[in-house]
Amino acid sequence: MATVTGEGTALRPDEVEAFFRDGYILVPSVLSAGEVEVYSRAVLDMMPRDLSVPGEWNANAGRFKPYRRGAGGVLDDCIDGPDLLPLLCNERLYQVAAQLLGSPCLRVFDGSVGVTMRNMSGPDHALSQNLHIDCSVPKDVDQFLGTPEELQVGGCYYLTDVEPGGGGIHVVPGGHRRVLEESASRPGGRHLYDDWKRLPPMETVEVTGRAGDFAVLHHLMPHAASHNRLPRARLAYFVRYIRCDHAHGGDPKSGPRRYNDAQLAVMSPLGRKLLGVEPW
Ligand SMILES: O=C(O)CCC(=O)C(=O)O
Ligand SMILES: [Fe+2]
Repeated sequence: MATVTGEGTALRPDEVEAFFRDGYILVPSVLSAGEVEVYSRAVLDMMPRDLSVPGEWNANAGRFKPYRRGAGGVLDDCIDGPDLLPLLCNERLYQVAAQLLGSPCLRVFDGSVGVTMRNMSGPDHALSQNLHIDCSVPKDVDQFLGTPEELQVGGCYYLTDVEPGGGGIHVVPGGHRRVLEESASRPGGRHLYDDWKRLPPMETVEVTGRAGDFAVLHHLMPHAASHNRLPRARLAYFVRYIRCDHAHGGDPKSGPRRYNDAQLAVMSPLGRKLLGVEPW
């Protein structure tokens, strides 16, 4: 797996090549140790002290998706608080995304949290989700275009060290190319495997990393969460980028939203553009 080196710089040509060849790269140290401390605490503070899990939370195989309010909505985790919002406005991650997407004019979205606690059930290396893709291509589109305007790049910050077996996201090296090829070989290829939400088993690798790293995935990359076999909970925060001139008119989740004063106060000028508060 290629890792990205060079503090404060975007990717080298070979790193960009690795992303398009393998479908993913790990960008190390996007966050400082101090930032990791602040954001990991903010995530832990979302977990109820009495460990009662709200009904609207996603809770599967030791993996929890906490929401402060509502269920399933983008940015729900920070609707009434600004704690995690700066993670959507990170300058370095934006530079990486802009280089991969080939445009400086981007939208950012997602902003959800994943907490994976130790879970010893199932066979070794068990995935805790179906292999799937999370693409910004509407379901009424019958074929992927495979163009930069259709691309979405995104993935997760690790807010804890993720060692082997520690609940790292699993990916299929080169799998994004296999998805595109198989889809293109059949009419209505975008709809295969339940719109690519239930892929057949494929050989995967676990993306391990350190707290503060970001795993960037191509949007056609088959991936899945995995069981965490280790004592330390895996804390992750998900971020995705698309171009403003997105081939399908954007992702419904990337549209401009209303933000409260506390949220607006923590948005950098870059963040205001990425989040659609101000035009590019
Ligand atoms: O938590 C993970 O490692 C991956 C989660 C994921 O892919 C999803 O929820 O769509
Ligand atoms: Fe996913």
